[in-house]
Amino acid sequence: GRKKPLVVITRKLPDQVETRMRELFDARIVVEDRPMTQPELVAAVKEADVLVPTITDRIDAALLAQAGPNLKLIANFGNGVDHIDVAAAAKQSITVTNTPNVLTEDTADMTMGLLLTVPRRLTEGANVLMGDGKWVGWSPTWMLGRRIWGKRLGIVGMGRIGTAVARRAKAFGLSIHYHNRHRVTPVIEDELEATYWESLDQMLARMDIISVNCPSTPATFHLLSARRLALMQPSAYIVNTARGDIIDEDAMIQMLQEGKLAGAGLDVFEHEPAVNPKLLKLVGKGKVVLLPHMGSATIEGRIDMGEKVIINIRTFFDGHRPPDRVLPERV
Ligand code: 8YV
Repeated sequence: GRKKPLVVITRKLPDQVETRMRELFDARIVVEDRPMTQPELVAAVKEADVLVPTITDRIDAALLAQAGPNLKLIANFGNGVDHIDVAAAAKQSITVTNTPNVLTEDTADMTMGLLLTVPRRLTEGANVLMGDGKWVGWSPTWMLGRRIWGKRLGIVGMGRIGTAVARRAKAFGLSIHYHNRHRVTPVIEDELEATYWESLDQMLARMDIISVNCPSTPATFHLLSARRLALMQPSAYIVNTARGDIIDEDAMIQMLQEGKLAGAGLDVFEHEPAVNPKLLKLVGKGKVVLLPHMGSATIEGRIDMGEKVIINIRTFFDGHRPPDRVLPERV
């Protein structure tokens, strides 16, 4: 038969995904569970037919300039492609694919988890009782959080994940508001009883909870800027399971410190894996709940993502357009 494509996979994947990749491809899979070093990445793009990177690899124009003649496909293991210079890849006729849909519901679940955890003080309560052993008994005025139902949720980015968050939040009794480049279809708007805000500024000023669910692109960098954050009510909360750099993190931290925002639930950070120490200090003050980028971290989700990567690679080498191609003009 045909020669199997040389597929370099930059991170350890679940065993069953690795096994399937080895059956189908000439798969080079790392053994150690750590991000690739720059020299390892350079070696990978020089020899591979296909690179399977993750969010921990920076696939920029400088790296792509060193790519060998065989590199034809970057099949990202993940949905967001902000770590890949898709335009530079296109210029070199390298196709980029991602893994949409399969992590939508898991990420929406994690968003709801943070949305409930911060106002209802779940981690604080759990830590006081289990960690510090400080529970002396029930009191009518102790560990009071803020009610969720009846509040206004403003979703920034009403794509697949934003819509999945809206469905859940509606069932929890929140009213749904959203800002997006385009208005969603009337059918979805009716289903969610959602209010569209063309002006992000106006929406921010009126919401009790803001959930960030848009991709990180040059257009969304610091979309929640210091000026915009200042429009929010001091009783409002922010939840972010998208990308850290969509929010001006320094400005948000300052507002949390000064009591100009009630709290934040964050799964992503502007300079991750580094987390601003000022943010860590706010954990102790009950202002923030921080998670280490776990939004899509389910075993089922990771297997589905692996399956998507495999389908994209196989379709590409069968000579067809892979289902999850990322077009440079859409990034
Ligand atoms: C992954 C994600 O953790 O898919 C995304 O955009 O943020 C997460 O699902 C990571 O990106 C995998 O590369």
